[in-house]
Amino acid sequence: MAQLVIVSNRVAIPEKNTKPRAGGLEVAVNGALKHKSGIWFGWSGKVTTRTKIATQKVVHDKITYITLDLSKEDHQEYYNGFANRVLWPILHYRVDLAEFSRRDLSGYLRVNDHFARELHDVLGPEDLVWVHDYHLMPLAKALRERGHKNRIGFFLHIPCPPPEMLTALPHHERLIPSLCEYDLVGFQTGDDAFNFSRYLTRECGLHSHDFNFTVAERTIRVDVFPVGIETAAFAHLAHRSERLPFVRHVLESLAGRALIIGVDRLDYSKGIRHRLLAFERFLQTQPDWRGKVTYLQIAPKSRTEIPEYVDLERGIGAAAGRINGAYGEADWTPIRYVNRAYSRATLAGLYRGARAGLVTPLRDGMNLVAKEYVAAQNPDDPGVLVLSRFAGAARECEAALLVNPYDPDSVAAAIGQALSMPLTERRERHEATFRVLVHNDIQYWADRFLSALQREPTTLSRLEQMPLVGTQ
Ligand code: ADQ
Repeated sequence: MAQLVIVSNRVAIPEKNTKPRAGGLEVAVNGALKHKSGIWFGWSGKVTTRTKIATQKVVHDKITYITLDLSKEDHQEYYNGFANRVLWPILHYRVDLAEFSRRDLSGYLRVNDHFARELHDVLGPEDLVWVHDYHLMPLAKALRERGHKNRIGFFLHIPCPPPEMLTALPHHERLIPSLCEYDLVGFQTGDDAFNFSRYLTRECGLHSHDFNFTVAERTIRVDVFPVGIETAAFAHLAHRSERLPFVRHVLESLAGRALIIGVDRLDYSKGIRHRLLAFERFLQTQPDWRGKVTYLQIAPKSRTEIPEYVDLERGIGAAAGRINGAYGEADWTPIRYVNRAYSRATLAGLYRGARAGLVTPLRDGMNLVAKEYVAAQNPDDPGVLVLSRFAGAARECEAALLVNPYDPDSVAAAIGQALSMPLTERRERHEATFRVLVHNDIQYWADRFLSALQREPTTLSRLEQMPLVGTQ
């Protein structure tokens, strides 16, 4: 029988007593798989010194999780190296941070080949394969080389920059066109899809008819699937979580001050340092708020083996310390900065208690925190989302206060506006965004992608597609 096979770099096996991890892809795929059965294939998260690496299989709630460990070398070259020091920065428009080496590129191709080899034993001829994210761009090619004719889709969770920037990727001509081995290539926003299509036209000489590209005998469809969250379930969770002892304790510790919250993996794309400086500008320019507001920045460390992340962590810690030193009082710390991951329930409760959510990435594929913050609000007395125009989420959250994260004055002004916004306006803005997020939720995202993948391209037309709300 045909089955759904999801492939991603990491696999989140549901285990008791595991610490919460911060990562949008896992949150999204977990949500999408909730009412489905199938296989989830990928790296276990473990690095091994063994030379013979066997896959492990765990079955849980109709999902078979198949994982493999990575060797030290693979982990260094494929994951830390090419994926996170080359593709991640370039796709986030940070060519200046890319550290390319040929050895890392061959490690990346080798691990993709290894994934394909292991998948070869698992795949049935009719199975539908859904590959996730930048770690696995050449996977379809490696599968096709082994004779697989399955329908294979790819979804990029992070941005796709314009061809002028993609071509700065050394050996881009080996890598980016290999995406044409997929039947469907999905992006978070229209801009990302457009950038990729422009690359195919400019660099590969391909032309599209309504975003269908014909390569040899095959047709590749390029389309937009903005990732969602479990909106209704998250709203319920937030409502219940208000009563959690830890959440109550945090809110009581504010002693009546308004809470501003920021929640991000510690990553340079998230703009945390720029945000701290904008908060400082807010305290400078709107001194009446001094002593009346607390900014809680939750930022669990990620990719700690990569030098850029170590520098980033140092810089953010130093900025928070300096601002607290300059503006704090014996009885008031303006910024609470913590490097911890919290459970989803705790996060939901904290979002709900915050008068403003600061989500100001310099560049982000989507940003689920923005959507979670909106879903968590009390509709009768909602907080206000301050959102970067460079997050994919800005397309659906037009009623948020949209800002340019590079402009500290505009972010500072938006913080002031959020904190003093009248209740009617807060309700209107929240209602408009919540409605969109309930419609475009995670289930809708997965269903739209999978039904587009299942259909032959000739049967797809713009009119047939399920409508998306608020993304035009
Ligand atoms: P990420 O870059 O990981 O995701 P994001 O979309 O914000 O970013 O998702 C982070 C997830 O981790 C959220 O669900 C959040 O609640 C959770 N999280 C963050 N900090 C946490 C903490 N301290 N404790 C516990 N959980 C925490 C990538 C792309 C995004 C895209 C997603 C999904 O970079 O642009 O939105 O994939 O496609």
